[in-house]
Amino acid sequence: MKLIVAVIQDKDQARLLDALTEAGFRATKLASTGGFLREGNTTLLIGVEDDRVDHALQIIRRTCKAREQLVTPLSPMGGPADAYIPFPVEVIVGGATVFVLNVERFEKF
Ligand code: 2BA
Repeated sequence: MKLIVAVIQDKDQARLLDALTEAGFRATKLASTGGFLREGNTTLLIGVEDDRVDHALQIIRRTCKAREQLVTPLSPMGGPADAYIPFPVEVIVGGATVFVLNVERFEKF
């Protein structure tokens, strides 16, 4: 068994959960925050049998879109704040950031 940990954008979570449920996967949704943007995103925990991992990844790939986002970086640590002129930069936020972990043991009581 594997545990898929997928960090996705909030905008994609409803579509992804619908598609996963429809295909017979089970998932847990966690509210998370990206370390860089400090904005809300969604982390899904999806426990799957080994032979279904690729199918789950296919659904994630199909459902989650990369988007451009404008970010104004925080002032640099230790630098003179008055000399810092913040200007927005564009970053491309996933798709999905996906980790596939081996599950040593799975129990359900
Ligand atoms: P954030 O950390 O808020 O990052 C959002 C986007 O900002 C990233 O998109 C990337 O395009 C950019 N970014 C992140 N760190 C950067 C840096 N040090 N310098 C320049 N640009 C940077 P994604 O790569 O698609 O990541 C989306 C979200 O997935 C991340 O949100 C974070 O919550 C999670 N994530 C990405 N890589 C991860 C990792 N190795 N471990 C844990 N979580 C990760």
